[in-house]
Amino acid sequence: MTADWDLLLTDATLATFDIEAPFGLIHNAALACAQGRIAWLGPMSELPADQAASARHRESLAGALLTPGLIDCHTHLIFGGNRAREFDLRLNGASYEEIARAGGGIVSSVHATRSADEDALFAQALPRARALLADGVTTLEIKSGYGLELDTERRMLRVARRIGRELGITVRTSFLGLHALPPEYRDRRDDYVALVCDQMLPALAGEGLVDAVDAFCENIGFSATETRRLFERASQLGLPVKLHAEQLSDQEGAMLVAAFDGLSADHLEYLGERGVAAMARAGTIAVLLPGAFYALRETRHPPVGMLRESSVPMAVATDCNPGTSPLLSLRLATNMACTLFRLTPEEALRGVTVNAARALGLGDRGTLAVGQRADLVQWHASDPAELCYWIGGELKARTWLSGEPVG
Ligand code: DI6
Ligand code: FE
Repeated sequence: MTADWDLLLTDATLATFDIEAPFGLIHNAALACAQGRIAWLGPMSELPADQAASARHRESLAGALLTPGLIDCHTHLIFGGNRAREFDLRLNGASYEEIARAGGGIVSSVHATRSADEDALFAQALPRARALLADGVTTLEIKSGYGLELDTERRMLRVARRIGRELGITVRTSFLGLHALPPEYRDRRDDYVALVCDQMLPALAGEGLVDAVDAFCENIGFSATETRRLFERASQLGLPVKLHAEQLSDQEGAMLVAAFDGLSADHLEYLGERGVAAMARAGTIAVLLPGAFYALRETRHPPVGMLRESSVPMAVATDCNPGTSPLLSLRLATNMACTLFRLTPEEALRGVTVNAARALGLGDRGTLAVGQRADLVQWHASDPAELCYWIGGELKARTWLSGEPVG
């Protein structure tokens, strides 16, 4: 006996990202929810009359587009302060190195984060989360990595969970202890890596604060050898891994994360052929972050053609962070992915739905299909390409989380 329908949306244009059609589109369609899940979807002509008649709530969308809730699978949403002053200084001729020497750059975000208590971090991050939600996000990944000491990393991860509770959305956390070398460890790299691997990660994982483990594998971050040590510890703890890889140089980070069956390799401007092949074999998702490419005025593109040819699924995210991607719109990230990286609108939208879900290891969302969570967004649009085409504006009409309307 199937459950009664709680909600029936009719006369919709469904972008399912599930069936064989551009965007998985079904026109003149209906979608029903029961107990927070999608219970039925298909053409209006096939709607079972009895069940439709007994639906608790029925509404026509008058042709409007309905998509799965969008998923931002890579953010550093929680940090103290901001770096607008440095942005200004750079535009007035200061170099990144000068700013860093004067105590700016990522270290300034670390200081500001360390000196902010839990309520202050929460109060600063919440409007950023709300901005993402206003653009259709219903699942959000948030990284730590501006604490670089146990207490502040814990505080960041606790605030991430609190944002999820406050907004009723799913927040997935990633522990990014290997984001930067904290100033107090300047001459003791190995000690810091040991602290992260042997103390911070096990402690935070034990507190249930870590859903995945990430690192910044880069000349200015951590080496592949240091990253491997972290991943080995993550594997022992049964935690999935993902990696900031090949953003500024080729460190063979994508090969490393693929060797650990990683969920995703992110950035990838300097990704080479062998990295692509390793990702294809392991099923590691390529997360493209056009906001950082744009803000850094990078000129080297991620190898989208090779990723396509090797059938590596591509996701798109904001990378929202105070230094290299102060971007608060996932829809704008899809526009940038199209314009800067030449993704098609369908690829960009798969990148913030079905493939973003995979980048987080979530199998219950990202498509419109029976049994999936009823996280849904109705848009002031009928063609899905519009979501990537408009630059700014308010396109989101309504959101449902687990079948419940939230405005
Ligand atoms: N990649 C980046 O571009 C940022 N972090 C990372 O892993 C930089 C973060 C910052 O400057 O605050
Ligand atoms: Fe990042």
